[in-house]
Amino acid sequence: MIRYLVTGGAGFIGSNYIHYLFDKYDNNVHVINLDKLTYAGNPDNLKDVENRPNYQFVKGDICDAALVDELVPRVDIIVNFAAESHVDRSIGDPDAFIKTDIYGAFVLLESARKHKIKKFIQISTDEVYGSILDGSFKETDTLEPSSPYSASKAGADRLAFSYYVTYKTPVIITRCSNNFGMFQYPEKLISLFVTNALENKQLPVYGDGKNIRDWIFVLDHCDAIDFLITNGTLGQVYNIGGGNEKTNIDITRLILQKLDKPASLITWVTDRPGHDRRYSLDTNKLTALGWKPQYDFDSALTKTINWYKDNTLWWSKIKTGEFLDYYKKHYKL
Ligand code: NAD
Ligand code: TDX
Repeated sequence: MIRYLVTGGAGFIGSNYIHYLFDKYDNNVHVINLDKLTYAGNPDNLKDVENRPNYQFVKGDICDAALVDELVPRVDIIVNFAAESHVDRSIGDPDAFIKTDIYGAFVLLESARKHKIKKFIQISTDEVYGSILDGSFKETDTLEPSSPYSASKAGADRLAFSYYVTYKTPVIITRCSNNFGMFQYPEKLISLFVTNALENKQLPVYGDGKNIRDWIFVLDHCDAIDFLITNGTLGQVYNIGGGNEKTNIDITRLILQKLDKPASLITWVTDRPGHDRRYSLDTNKLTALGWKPQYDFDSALTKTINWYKDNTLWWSKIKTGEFLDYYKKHYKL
């Protein structure tokens, strides 16, 4: 029985990862989910697992060393998803990014060191490299993060590495490209545009719409993390990518086409300050170990769109602002 501490498990990728673990390992895993329930944390994401005997939800902050020290001795593996994750919010208000993404990671690493954790997975991001116009980033390339979000993630990424080098804390660092799928807070490109289109609202495309991201279906990301827990080498960094580089405007048009909505919903808006032009990952280090994504982009996008169509209540509660009141009352928080 492997015991996991999943931080940020009520968010988009973390909740998909918890579903992934129960789908794959059923009762052979135990999961503690430590989540602060910021605006992005949503207990609705885990309704179907909340009564499992091998699942425990703890509402709390990864910056709370006393709480973290209580939980860490009860687990074998920490998977740290907890973060402020939205670039636009980091431009407006970086404070929480520095606290959670850097200091929170430090608190977890300290506890992992003290309690001799068996494995610590730091979920980093492709954004730590910055933008690349030609070619693709390898794990050994220089980090040139360009937003307060990516800079804070780079800080945690390198701090995790330093714990491996200095204290032999058994760290693995993953740098994944842009995720899409179920339970993504409707502020990111795909989740926002799909839900706006369903409501016949405008889709705000930044700048000229030609920025490029590499997209991966969230369950492929979860699978790669699981694969690396078994097959990754301690102290190493692994890029995880979907191999689906697309411009934002191409994605926007595809979403409208799949939903049979008019191009007139596209609205061109002022560019994001410091907007990275292109992300691209060289994933040979991971694929050489025998892992590859299972989902092709087009069918995973259709699956994702269908999920948002079928789960209108999930996102309309968030978008109407009733969400906070709802979950405070519903979950007695
Ligand atoms: P998200 O914003 O949907 O979820 C973040 C979760 O962390 C939320 O549940 C939130 O309540 C929780 N959280 C925030 N601050 C916390 C704190 N101080 N203590 C405890 N919990 C806290 O984010 P996501 O998109 O699921 O991303 C998860 C992780 O994956 C992040 O570390 C992010 O940097 C990384 N990542 C995301 C992507 C992507 O495309 N979304 C790609 C690569 C890497
Ligand atoms: O309204 C929008 N209009 C628009 O044109 C939004 C929200 C985004 N965009 C553009 C900006 C980016 O070029 O779409 C692209 C994707 O934007 P986001 O969904 O905000 O993602 P990105 O900034 O690329 O960062 C994401 O991928 C890496 C996640 O939010 C990060 O958490 C992850 O580390």
